[in-house]
Amino acid sequence: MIKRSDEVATALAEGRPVVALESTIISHGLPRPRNLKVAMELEEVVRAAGAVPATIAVLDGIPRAGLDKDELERVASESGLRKLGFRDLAPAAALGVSGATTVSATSFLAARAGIRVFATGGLGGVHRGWTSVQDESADLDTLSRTRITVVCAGVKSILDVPATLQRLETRQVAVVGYRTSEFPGFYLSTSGEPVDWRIESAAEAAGIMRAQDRLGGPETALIVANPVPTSEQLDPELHDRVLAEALAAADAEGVTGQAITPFLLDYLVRGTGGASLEANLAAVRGNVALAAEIATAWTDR
Ligand code: PSU
Ligand code: MN
Repeated sequence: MIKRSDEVATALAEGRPVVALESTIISHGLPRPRNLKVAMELEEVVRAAGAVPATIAVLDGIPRAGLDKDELERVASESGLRKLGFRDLAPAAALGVSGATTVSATSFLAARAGIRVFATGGLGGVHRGWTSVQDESADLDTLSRTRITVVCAGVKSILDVPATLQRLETRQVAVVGYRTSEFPGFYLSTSGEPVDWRIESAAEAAGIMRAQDRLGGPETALIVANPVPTSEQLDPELHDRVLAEALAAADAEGVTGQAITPFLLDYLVRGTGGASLEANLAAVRGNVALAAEIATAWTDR
């Protein structure tokens, strides 16, 4: 059901490190044409660290792990490409539809393909205003029942971060800070929220993954929260100001559901003169590099 590229299948069979990469960030999270360059660059970061990249997407109804250049190009530029969460996978497969996969769909497909480590930008979570409009990303549900390690720069700062952390606690998803005791703030190095566990190395992350497997119990994820370096973060004051504008604009325009995340991210890019894009990319690059290290520590057994 999942088509792995030859390179990914061989690496997994030989026990070599593989890193899953998400495609919604490429199709819906980043402006064109820069997004294709970024997609290729992220794969290069994985390779430079000695691991094999497996970008995940659904093309003509077929879920794929590991895309060639033409396939990556389709994800970056095909118009009308859908955004697929886990629940959209069966309809897309049955109806032969193409789409980019979110964290929930990517985590599921990666785990099914035998890939344990996955890198992205920021997770989805509980949206602000959830007391009146119920919007909680399906990312959280999938992570509560999928054995995957997700390296991210926290959750997107457009969300209600404390509420999201609370939900992760309720759903039993382990969260560790990589060289930090504070939960990162996606575009910002910190969200100001504490994180209960701190690790200093990729080897420690791999150790936690092994302990998860030995302990058994529900097949939950491990979130490794890796902050963007302070030198590359978005100016916090600019961030707060433009985010407030973005939230007000989404409200005024009645944007909801799947469209809200891309809308806010795009508003931030324009409202910060591209600075949020640079911070986003710095965060993703760092996450991809760390994921490759963790995948390597995981296979060094
Ligand atoms: N992080 C980014 N850019 C993105 C996303 C995350 O830096 O585009 C995407 C991910 O695919 C994530 C999704 O799973 O946004 C969450 O969307 P929603 O809130 O609709 O579940
Ligand atoms: Mn949503």
